[in-house]
Amino acid sequence: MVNSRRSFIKISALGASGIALTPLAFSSINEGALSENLLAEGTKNLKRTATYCEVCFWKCAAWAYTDEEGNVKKLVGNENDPHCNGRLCPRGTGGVGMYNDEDRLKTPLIRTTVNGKETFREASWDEALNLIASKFKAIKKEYGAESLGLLKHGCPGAHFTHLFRAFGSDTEAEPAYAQCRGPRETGFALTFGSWVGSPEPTDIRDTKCLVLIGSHIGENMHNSQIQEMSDAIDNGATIITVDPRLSTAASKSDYWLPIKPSTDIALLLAWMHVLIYEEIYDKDYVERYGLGFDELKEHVKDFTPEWAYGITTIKPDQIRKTAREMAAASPAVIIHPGRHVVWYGDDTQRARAMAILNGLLGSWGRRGGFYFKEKIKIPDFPHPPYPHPKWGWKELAEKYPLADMGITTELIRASIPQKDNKYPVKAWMVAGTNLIQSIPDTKLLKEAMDALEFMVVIDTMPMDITGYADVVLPECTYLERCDILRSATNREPSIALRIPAVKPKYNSKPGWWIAKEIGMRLGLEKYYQYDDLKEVIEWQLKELGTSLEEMKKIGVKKFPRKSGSMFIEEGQHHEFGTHSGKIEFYSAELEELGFDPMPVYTSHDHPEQGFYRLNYGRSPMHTFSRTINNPNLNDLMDENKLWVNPKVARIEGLINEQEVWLENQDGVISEFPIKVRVTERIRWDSVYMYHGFGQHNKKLTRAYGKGACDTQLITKVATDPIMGGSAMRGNFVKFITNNPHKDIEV
Ligand SMILES: Nc1nc2c(c(=O)[nH]1)N[C@H]1C(S)=C(S)[C@@H](COP(=O)(O)OP(=O)(O)OC[C@H]3O[C@@H](n4cnc5c(=O)[nH]c(N)nc54)[C@H](O)[C@@H]3O)O[C@H]1N2
Ligand SMILES: Nc1nc2c(c(=O)[nH]1)N[C@H]1C(S)=C(S)[C@@H](COP(=O)(O)OP(=O)(O)OC[C@H]3O[C@@H](n4cnc5c(=O)[nH]c(N)nc54)[C@H](O)[C@@H]3O)O[C@H]1N2
Ligand code: SF4
Ligand SMILES: [Mo]
Repeated sequence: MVNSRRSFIKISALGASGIALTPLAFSSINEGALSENLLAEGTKNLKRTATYCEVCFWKCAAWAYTDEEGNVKKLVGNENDPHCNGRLCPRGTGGVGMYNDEDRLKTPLIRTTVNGKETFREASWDEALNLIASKFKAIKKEYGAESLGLLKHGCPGAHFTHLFRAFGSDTEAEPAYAQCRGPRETGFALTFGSWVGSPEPTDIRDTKCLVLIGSHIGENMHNSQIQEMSDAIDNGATIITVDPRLSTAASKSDYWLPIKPSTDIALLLAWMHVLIYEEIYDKDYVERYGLGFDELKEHVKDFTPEWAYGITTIKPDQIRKTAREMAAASPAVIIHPGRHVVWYGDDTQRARAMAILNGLLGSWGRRGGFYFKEKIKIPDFPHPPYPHPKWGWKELAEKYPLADMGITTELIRASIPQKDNKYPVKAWMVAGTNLIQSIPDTKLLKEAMDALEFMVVIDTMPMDITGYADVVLPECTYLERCDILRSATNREPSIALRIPAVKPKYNSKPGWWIAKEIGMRLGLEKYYQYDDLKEVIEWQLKELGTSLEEMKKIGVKKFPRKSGSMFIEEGQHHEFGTHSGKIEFYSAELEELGFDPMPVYTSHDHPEQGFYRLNYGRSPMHTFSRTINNPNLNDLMDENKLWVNPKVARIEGLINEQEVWLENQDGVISEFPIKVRVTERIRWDSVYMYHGFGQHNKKLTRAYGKGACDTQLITKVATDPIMGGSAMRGNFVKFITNNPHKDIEV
């Protein structure tokens, strides 16, 4: 089925055959424990099943309580889980809404044309899977398996990665790298020889000073991280937040530095200057483990707080005071690496600056700073070795020498036919990622999808991305399925089990089953020597010295550390994972590749008269676009608002709750209006909105058209030259007060 125009299909065109939540509050997770205790009363006749949450990627282990009729009555955090300590966040508690959502994808769909109009028709699993297998075979025959690209996020990813590898492709990428945390991984790896990874190995519970740079823990609801931050605040830790917006974290801080957007590197350099020239850095640590300190000292000589003031608008005495606070807490201090760090294009260098500061403060490998993380390797269920693809994600990312994972935007570019394309991508499988909302530069994305010969989307919901598929496959939700064992890096290794708490609703199927069924049709039986994923898990658990029986009872199992102490002992020799074995203040590796060996401040564009910088971030009640239609969570927040400074509101004549449309610097106008929220919490040069809203598919009955979509307005993207990240914060918008779409039929 070659589509000359892959127009978006609103799935609605088809004929298709009570949880108590705590309010938005920093302490809501802690309060959650209380309500769970009260609810525990009612669990006597309920069955409990081990799972881990799929509402976000912290993957908290939980118990799903079900009644005899198979209704999910509630979800409770697993007490023994280091990711949640027995307490789910409000989103996790509302995860049951994913299962109950009546808008879910219900059966496989195949694109078809009726009376010249593209639409979907319902199909059996057999028909849909056979079609996919025949398309995959044909593409492999004509172009090679490498031409099949996998775009993924979350748990389904693992099953489809195995399928792709077995078939001969590692052409893969996920927005959780190049649109998320890529730069910090490269920046910290260059400095300390180790990725930050998820969960971040920050010893927040024992810190004396936590510095958050545009990392808004509190709205960014990563569970145990917030719990630890609450504890740190109770224990009197100093919190320093650098954010142009008074975030929830900023409101809990001792110091809020409302920085001029895009100038953070100047502040970081000035902090280095103060630490070094006031001689308050950790001298012994730097001497013992550091490399290139003298070069760094010379480099930051002129980067005084007075110099930074002119750039950042942060007063020199604030810069000095906060640097001294960090030094006083050293080494129990954390300059948090952040997570969504693709901002202005020099993001790896900003991450390097943050890593270097941690190095000067002696916090890597120290109590109250960063611990040495450990995880347990889950043994591979026996299968033949994977074939070696001729090219894959690495070749697609070859322009970016320090990319550690596939780059979505490169995979997307390679899908647009052009002369001399060495690595042509012809078909996509999209599993658990809503690219329409997560990839900036929608035009490029649509051009690529338009050119594809075939596209499959595996999702639980009729999200925007499904409308572009040739085949849509309904995966059942995490509560209805078995998945791979969760193994994550932590203070001590642990594993968590997910087995079905309830039967799949409608005609939906687990990801592992879908992958296996496609695999069997592709002749990959040898990679699927089992009938049920449970057999694989049983085998793995036995290898790990436990059993399915035991795991069903406990849900989470911890293992003793094997890699030694979590922290460097006083005066101990320690080899870092960098080329030199030292903490690299000066990076010869970057220099050899033609990049600045030490971070440099460069100026970025600022909004012109009448325009404001488009700032965006997490809603505490939602995860990206994936939860907006969730009945439980939509109840808590059903639209986003546009934060506007009172001064701006006055100049522009805007009032609270007024609906506006936004037009960006490239003339793109938001499809849906957004209501104004006048607040001092945002600087006068920016506006702010929560990400994930403004969805386009009418089949999402609660989410459709509610609020504005930030992604649509992010058409200008700066690419990080070191690792290929898509920087999204250089877009500017102006207000439109009269409906610009009035005369257009939607
Ligand atoms: N404009 C803008 N873009 C961004 C960001 C931003 O803040 N603004 N943030 C960036 C960041 S930090 C990240 S990590 C990425 C995230 O980007 P995505 O991974 O694309 O994020 P989600 O919106 O969670 O999309 C997940 C998709 O998976 C589906 N899904 C949920 N559960 C399941 C399941 O169990 N099985 C299957 N098969 N599908 C499921 C959902 O319905 C949804 O369609 O986006 C990045 N892009
Ligand atoms: N509730 C909830 N929690 C989540 C998620 C979710 O979807 N929902 N997603 C998770 C994921 S995958 C990620 S990556 C993280 C992301 O969480 P964070 O890494 O905390 O990132 P953002 O949500 O993008 O928030 C960015 C903050 O940066 C500020 N900012 C904007 N421009 C600048 C600037 O120039 N300088 C400085 N210093 N600050 C600036 C914004 O005002 C905002 O407060 O959240 C995770 N946690
Ligand atoms: S932080 Fe919340 S949404 Fe994320 S996995 Fe944990 S409980 Fe689920
Ligand atoms: Mo992310």
